[in-house]
Amino acid sequence: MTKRIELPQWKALASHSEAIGGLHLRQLFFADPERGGRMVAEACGLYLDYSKNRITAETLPLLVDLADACGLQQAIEAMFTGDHINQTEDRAVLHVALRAAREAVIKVKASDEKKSYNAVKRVWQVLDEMVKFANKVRSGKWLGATGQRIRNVVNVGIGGSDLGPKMAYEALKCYSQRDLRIEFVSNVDGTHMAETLQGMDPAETLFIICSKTFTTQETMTNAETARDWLVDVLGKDAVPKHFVAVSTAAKEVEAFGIDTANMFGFWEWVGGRYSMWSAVGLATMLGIGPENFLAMLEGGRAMDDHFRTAPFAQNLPVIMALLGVWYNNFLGADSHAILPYDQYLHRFAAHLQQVDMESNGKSVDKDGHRVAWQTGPVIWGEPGTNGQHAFYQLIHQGTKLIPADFIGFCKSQNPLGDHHAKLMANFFAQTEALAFGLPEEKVNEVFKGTPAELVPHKAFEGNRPTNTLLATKLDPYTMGALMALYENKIFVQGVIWNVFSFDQWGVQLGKVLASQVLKELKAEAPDLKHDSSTNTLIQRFRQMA
Ligand code: G6Q
Repeated sequence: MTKRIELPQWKALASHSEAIGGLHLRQLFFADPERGGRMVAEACGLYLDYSKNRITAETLPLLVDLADACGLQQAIEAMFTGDHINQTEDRAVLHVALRAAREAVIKVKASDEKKSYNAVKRVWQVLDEMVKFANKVRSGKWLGATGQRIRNVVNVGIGGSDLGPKMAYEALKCYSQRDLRIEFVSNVDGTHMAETLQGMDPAETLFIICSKTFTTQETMTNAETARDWLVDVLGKDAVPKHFVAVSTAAKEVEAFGIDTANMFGFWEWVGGRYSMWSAVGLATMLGIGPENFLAMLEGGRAMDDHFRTAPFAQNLPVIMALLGVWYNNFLGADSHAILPYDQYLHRFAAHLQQVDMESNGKSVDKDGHRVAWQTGPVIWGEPGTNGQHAFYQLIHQGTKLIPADFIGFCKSQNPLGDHHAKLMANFFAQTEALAFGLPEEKVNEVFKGTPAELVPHKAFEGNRPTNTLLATKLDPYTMGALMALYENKIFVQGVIWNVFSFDQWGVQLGKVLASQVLKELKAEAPDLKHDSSTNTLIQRFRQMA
């Protein structure tokens, strides 16, 4: 396979970056004053303005040429039709089936089944079970072992079995039934479980043990601690009324003592970090209610339809992915900031960090060769306006190029006084300032009376690129569309970088090493055979613990 950097389309972009890389956004807007109304795209209620990027009218077409040369359209079709595109694990990648319409048909051939089957049918069987269960718990029909109503739900899971459902629950919290408390425990640090259970009554608490494999050390340790906490007060027989499972591993679930009738399944073709739409979202559904959960799926589905059918130059995930490639591979950026101006999205960047970095943080291409180009960027971010009083300094005046996505909403879910106008004033002002800066000759117009020697410190270079995503309101449909937009963006970038986006071998080594060290921490007199640093640290820990 031709190496990406040898493609004529890649080379064309490299020369284009040399030709226009030195242009400032001030010059680009001066030469093309209407670009702010033209470099936009819209789908599923999301309005994308990408005019404040370091691009000319030629850049996107050149990027689209690259996408074509990399076979993007065929790759999209391969995913949507159940091809085993996760080749290192020989699996289909069908999180899109999780949000497909009930009547859709997507055939999949899974390794654990003899025949291919319709993935969507199975998805809806589980969704229907989840809805029934959620309604029972929310209405108070599902009672704990002592006949008390469930007031607390604790999701026990980690990574993909925690970040997505927690992010979605937090994002849509204003739709939740406030008398049902939803918590997420992930860390094997006992503090997480201990603090979460503070003041909770076991008789009113339901645990969802959420683990695809049901073998993950952190989750199983937390699950056992939760079971001990409950059994101590209510006895062993109470377990079935207070524990349900979300897993693909029925045997392991049964061995833990959970009735498999209360197990919500998913499938090998759902990657952990793409699973918030499946039964992994049970805690989210319990919080926000089935109707809102299904509306979130609908938003995801609408974005998938857009992604699959819209021409690349008007396709939101494709545009955002290609602009990311532009900065990452041609303008030397190595990180990308996600800056939502909505407090409900306070876990959005954390979730995207996993989805993006675990998917495209690879350095070997699909042929097993070391890549000669940059792959996934560092993803980070926090909600505005908080970030403005913290790390924005570096984005504005630091030496690094940091493309950023600003995400904002026209209507607040909590319209208090003029809070929302103030929030959004900051939102618009920031992208303007980042793009156009404050040249030295204008410093005194803004910061009156600035002495000459301080002018360089108070000037802003500008030319910091941003995308702006604007939607009416952060409702479940919009939330689904927004998340699917980013999932599909990540897919596109994986295709361009020619990496396998749906495996995660990078997390395996740590698991193996940790189990060896655990034995050494517990042993009477371990024979430590690590390097001198690790040996000394372990010895010190053993002396001090
Ligand atoms: C996600 C990863 C990883 C996984 C966790 C939890 O894509 O595979 O984050 O979700 O390790 O795994 P289990 O759900 O199997 O416990």
